[in-house]
Amino acid sequence: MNKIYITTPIFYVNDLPHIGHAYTTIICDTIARFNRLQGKNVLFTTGTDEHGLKVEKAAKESQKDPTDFVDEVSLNFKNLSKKLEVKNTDFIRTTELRHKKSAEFFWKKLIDSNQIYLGNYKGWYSVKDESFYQEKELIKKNNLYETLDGSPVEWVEEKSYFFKLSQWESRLLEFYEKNPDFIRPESRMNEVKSFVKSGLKDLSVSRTSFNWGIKIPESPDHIMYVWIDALTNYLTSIGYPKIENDKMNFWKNCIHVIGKDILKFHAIYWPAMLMSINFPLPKSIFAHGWWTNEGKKISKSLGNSIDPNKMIDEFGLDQFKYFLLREVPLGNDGDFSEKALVSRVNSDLSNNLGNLVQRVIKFFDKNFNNTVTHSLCKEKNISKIQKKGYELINIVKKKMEKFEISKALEEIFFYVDDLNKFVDESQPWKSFKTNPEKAAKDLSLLIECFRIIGIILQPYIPNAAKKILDTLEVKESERNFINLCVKFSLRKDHKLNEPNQLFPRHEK
Ligand code: ME8
Repeated sequence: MNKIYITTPIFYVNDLPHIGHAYTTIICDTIARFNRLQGKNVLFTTGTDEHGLKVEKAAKESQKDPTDFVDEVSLNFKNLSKKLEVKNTDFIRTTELRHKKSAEFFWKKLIDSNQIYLGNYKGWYSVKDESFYQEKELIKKNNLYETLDGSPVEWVEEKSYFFKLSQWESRLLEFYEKNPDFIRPESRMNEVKSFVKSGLKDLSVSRTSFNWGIKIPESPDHIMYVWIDALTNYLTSIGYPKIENDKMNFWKNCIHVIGKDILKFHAIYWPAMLMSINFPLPKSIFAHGWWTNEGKKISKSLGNSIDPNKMIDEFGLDQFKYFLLREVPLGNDGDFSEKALVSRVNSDLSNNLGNLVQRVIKFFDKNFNNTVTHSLCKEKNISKIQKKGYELINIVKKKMEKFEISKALEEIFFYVDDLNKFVDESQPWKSFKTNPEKAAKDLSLLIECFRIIGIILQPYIPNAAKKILDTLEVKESERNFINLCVKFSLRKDHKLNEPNQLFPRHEK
């Protein structure tokens, strides 16, 4: 399918963005870029979740009117996207009129499908998670109940509308069986299945004890449960309720990338609601793992949040992104430390990649006037290392299809290792004195391999990749994956630009 739609969760505007928000956004941006380079049409949305008790409380604590408060905090998230240089096609805010209309329509559909009834909610609620909990999901500490993740819960008794979630157990399980890739990684699918098998209760979907949210059209004393409001954002962004055919094709190939904390909402509530209004389901949900800070959970109370803006200013955007994408297999938890970042960046980016490219091009510049001396475009005669370079994209594609971003990067850097080995063995600086023809050929070959590396690295470290491709004077129109073949190889007399330093070493 030529169309693909990628979404981040929309983030609560109760606090400043931190590394976790940056992480999900970077993953989505990388997947979006990767798909664009394959010639696909990509929609990529991110945004902010601005209603609910948690946000209302945060506004009160700041002594601000909620409307002003959400405008201010949402801007921090928008600015983070800018700082991360992500190429999102939409930034959605749930306080926008287009979203209000969409959420109201979605609600009406649930009513029309006879999925909603009025009742009384009596039970536990966590404002931190904006989630209802059954007692069996909680633990008791110092005589107080809390969630397994340590979120406090409060007892709530109020009039509420309910969604008939309990009716969807068997249809959800059937759907998961038929679509084993719907929830990834596999371990998360198993987790969801056992949650559903343990029994679903009807879901309270409106609140009456506060005001900050979308009012239920027919009962304005009820505020739509923030998760119904929030999940609908994925549809708002593609024009719901008036989705054009073209946009529907994006929807059918939609990937929700989320953190493992919000799996239940996306993998159980959302599909059940979509099924109940007879709306197609997204293609898949990928739940990634959790970052801790030097072994500790990142939390407001510990004050140990990691500011992505600061990390980017200190270490560089590509470096920060590379670390997050490479350090931890997608799906696993990761522990952030500046020491680990510096060591990863110095060894992979500065030493292995940066030094290699700079060393070779500098030498080439000095001795060959930065002009390719050999065309390496005869399919039959191309060397093993050049062939391996063209084949690399197929290996990387397979990893990316399975969301193995870290492994994809590992494969690319195995190839960088191969190039370093080639330099060590061929020693062009030495052979230049005894056999300049061979040195020139080896260097031309290396430069063609840098073209390959530059193109393949674009989704992950776009700025460094651009620097490589600019130095090699590769045409803008020839930087796609389709150009990773001998037909587009650099030819004799192609002139390069002056080399630029790619990655300074960090001494911290
Ligand atoms: O849950 N490690 O918003 P939220 C990795 N508004 N990822 C992390 C993280 C960490 N330590 N902390 C946060 C919400 N994240 C709802 C979503 S969607 C319809 C509504 C990331 O601001 C991760 O993607 O609490 C997680 O799922 C998300 O931020 C939660 O953001």
